[in-house]
Amino acid sequence: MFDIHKIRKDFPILSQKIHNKTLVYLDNAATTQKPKCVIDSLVEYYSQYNSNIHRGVHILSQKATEHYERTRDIIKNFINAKNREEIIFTRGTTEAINLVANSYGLNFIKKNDEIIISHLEHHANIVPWQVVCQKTGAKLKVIPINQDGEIIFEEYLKLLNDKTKFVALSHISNALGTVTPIKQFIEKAHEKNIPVLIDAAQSAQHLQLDVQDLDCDFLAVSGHKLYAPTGIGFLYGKKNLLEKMSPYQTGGDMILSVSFEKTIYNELPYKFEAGTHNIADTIAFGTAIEYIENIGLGNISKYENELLEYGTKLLSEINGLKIIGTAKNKASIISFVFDKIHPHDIGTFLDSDGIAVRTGHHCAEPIMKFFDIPATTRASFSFYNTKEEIKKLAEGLKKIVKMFE
Ligand code: C6P
Repeated sequence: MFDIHKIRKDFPILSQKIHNKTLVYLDNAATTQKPKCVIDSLVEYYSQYNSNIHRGVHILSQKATEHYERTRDIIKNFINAKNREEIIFTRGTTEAINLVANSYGLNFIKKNDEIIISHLEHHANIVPWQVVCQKTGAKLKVIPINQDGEIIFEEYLKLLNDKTKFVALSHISNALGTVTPIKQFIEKAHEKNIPVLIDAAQSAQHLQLDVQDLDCDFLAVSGHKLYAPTGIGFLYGKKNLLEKMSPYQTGGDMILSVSFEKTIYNELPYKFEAGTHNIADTIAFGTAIEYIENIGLGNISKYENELLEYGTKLLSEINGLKIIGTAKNKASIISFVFDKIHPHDIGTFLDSDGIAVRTGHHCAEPIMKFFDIPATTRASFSFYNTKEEIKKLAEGLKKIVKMFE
């Protein structure tokens, strides 16, 4: 499908030794590693054309502006948005959701209205809506999940009613890997003219997203999970909605004119990009997407599914290991628990073997509560991982099981 050995060479960090063992990085749902071209793009910006954007007439500023705006076009094409003005740069998914909660939620949601989320959400798609409810008197409604960790569609239909004014759902659960068939959820909300936000923090790196086909109203993405630097992400929003929303933050760059009496806001997308933005990381974000597109998300999904299948089989064979999250459609994330070994111990012992996984509640405490567990160990795979690495994970786990016996 693609040359994995060649791909691994693109990621300098992967050849590193941890505790004298070659790093096995299986914490990709937390953040992905960066290819050399992305790192080079940062170095190039700072060493050749570091400058503020949208402001200077000098050549450096023009070049920085050009590259910054180029990323907007790359993202527009990446998610098949209709207009480049629909792409707003944010620090990541969290800021993108907060932007919508503040600029849409606080302006258009009123007392006794209802906001629907699901039991599968990351805290970033729970807390902002709780705050909207506290401030407006609206009510938060939560779609239940089943024992496989799937959102129950029929329960969603029961919750949708004339009071529903917003739906916010994650596409892929970071804690379990469940892929939710969001298109059918969006269709049902739209039958009642309810806008839908999709938290795509865990999906943009695994699946080809097409916002026109999905017809979502908002989509939130983090660059750092998409092979780009931290501190950069974006919000996609339909132009007609973004136009009627007020700015999230105010200050420089988001204005057309200011006097002490009155300020006229800038047009989209700048209305939502107050202050000097994260220029270097935005430019490197564009490089990361080009890198991904070069490999092809179709190839990436196919290969990652193979890793998921292989990993699920190997881990299921381990004595006492229970996989949490057994949805029919999953992304390359495996969360698991042992009856008698705490996830933090698992994580620490695996680290001594050079294997990086995440342990904890994964900022999804309601999911842990549903399964009546405090935490899980989570292994999450990227296209640069190999079956040999997953085998090392399984062997490491068997060693730990033996030790605890
Ligand atoms: N999940 C994880 O290890 P930020 O922090 O803004 O880039 O992304 C927040 C976020 C929102 N939604 C989902 C579904 C996510 O998975 C995350 C981040 C990381 O699972 C860190 S907790």
